[in-house]
Amino acid sequence: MARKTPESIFRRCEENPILTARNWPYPANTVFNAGATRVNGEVLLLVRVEDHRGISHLTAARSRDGIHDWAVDPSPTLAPDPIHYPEELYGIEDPRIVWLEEAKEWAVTYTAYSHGGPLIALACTKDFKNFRRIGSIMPPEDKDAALFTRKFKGRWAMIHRPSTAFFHGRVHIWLSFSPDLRHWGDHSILIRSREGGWWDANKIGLSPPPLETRKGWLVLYHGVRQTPSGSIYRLGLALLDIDDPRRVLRRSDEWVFAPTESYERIGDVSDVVFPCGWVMDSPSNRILMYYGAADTSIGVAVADLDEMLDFVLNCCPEPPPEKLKELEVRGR
Ligand code: BMA
Repeated sequence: MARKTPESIFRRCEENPILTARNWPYPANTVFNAGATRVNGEVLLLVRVEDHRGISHLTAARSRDGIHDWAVDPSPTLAPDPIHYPEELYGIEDPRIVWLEEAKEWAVTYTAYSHGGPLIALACTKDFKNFRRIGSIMPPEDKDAALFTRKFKGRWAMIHRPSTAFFHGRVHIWLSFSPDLRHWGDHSILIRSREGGWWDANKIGLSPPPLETRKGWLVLYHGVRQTPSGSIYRLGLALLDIDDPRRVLRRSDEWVFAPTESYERIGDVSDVVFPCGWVMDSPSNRILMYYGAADTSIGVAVADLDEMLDFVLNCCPEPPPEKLKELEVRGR
């Protein structure tokens, strides 16, 4: 198979942006950064909706083909509940959805914007109507979290992105484990942000949940390049070992998706592509990747899974965990 150039792996849908605030059944400033899954043969997006106070909630939109004819819930599907969950004071944002086969329900990790900053919260649902909140599971500042669909040696695993202002402004992607989805530990760095001029220097984070494939867990992550005129959010790929997700097998040097279209380059926050969900279309072996465009609307881009795997398998191997440990000890 002819190898793809990195930026031709994802093809934008001609109908983009597929959802904007104009499609909403009630007043909204922007709709973006949606989690995605399949429910009863439909694609369900759990969309971040920012209201005219600047506070976000989540609303479900459903479509048969994942591109057209979206049926949007008439009111917020999951609204912040700061009375019972004070961490949701300033809204809830950027959901990632994962089907937990063992628990027979979906787990939704999202950013709760608390008085102390953004943190990771978790809610479970069997129908996207009723949600059982587990509440905050990681303290501030933490964002960009998603569970793996299954346990590893009896423990759940979660990718997330804690931030601290003290570490030279650099933040990395972390991995943690839990026996019960509520208590998390065994934290370690999974993917490091690079340094200097790289597209993914200093600040990276998970985008959609890791996708189980025959070659390993496929990870799409964002890198944030700071420039004198603002940040540019771009996307890269990595591959984790299927049995031990602490092992990063591959990582792309070049980005595979970047803001180029006017609806990605101009909006409330310009030059942002920010996917929180992707779904497989099994008959065609294609992935539909849903992304927030410029924090204003939602776009979809399509990729062939084999082409993605072929690309990522030809990327450089990441240093093994022992080597990373050594770099850490040497302060690199
Ligand atoms: C990140 C998150 C996203 C947002 C992005 C660009 O830190 O807060 O919700 O899309 O910034 O503004």
